[in-house]
Amino acid sequence: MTTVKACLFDLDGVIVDTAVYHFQAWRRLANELGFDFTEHQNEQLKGVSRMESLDLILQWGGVTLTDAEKLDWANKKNQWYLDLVMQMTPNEVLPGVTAFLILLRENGIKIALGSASKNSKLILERIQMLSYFDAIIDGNNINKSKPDPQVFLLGAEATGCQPAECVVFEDAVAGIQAAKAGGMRAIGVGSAEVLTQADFVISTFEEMTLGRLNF
Ligand code: B16
Ligand code: MG
Repeated sequence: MTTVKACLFDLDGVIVDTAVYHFQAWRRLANELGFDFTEHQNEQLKGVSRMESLDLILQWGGVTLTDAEKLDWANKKNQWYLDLVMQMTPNEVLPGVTAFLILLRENGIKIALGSASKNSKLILERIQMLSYFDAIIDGNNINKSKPDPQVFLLGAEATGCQPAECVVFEDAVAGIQAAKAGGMRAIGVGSAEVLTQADFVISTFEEMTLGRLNF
């Protein structure tokens, strides 16, 4: 087994739980358009890009908009979302994440972000995690969504590592599929019943050790 030289992290659901803020902002959009959707439906939006999320939500509400109107609503949603993001604090970093990133740094393992979000740098700044990352690949750098491996292949390249030397941490099924499609190992963060294609699944980073990385 090739030694791991880089760890690639998804953002929402792995480093921090911004899904609750996305839900609030998308729900406001739906309500203003005259319908509602559930937290259960919101699960389907995890890891999905902004415009693809909007298309799904409009489909749920049976609402048709022009491309210009869609862009306008997506911008409104993003502003509402950012209002919530601006109130985030470092206390919101998920359990065990900071200690694990420090451990990786101490052992010379590269750290990269691989997120669909166009707001990732702002979020990392708010939670004071920006300095841990050697590379950030996010919604601003990609034109193909997970399960396409693009975001992680660019992450591997940015750290100067081969895909086989990388481990991806992901909370979304499409993210695990993206890692696998890119020839990388994939550790799920969340439920083993959902993330069935992951090599293994952790509930939180408190379960991670260096030994578990080189499996
Ligand atoms: P933005 P991830 C994803 O983040 C979120 O899970 C998803 O709900 C969101 O729509 C997407 O980012 C785009 O975010 O509107 O900020 O560009 O899980 O890929 O880190
Ligand atoms: Mg995610």
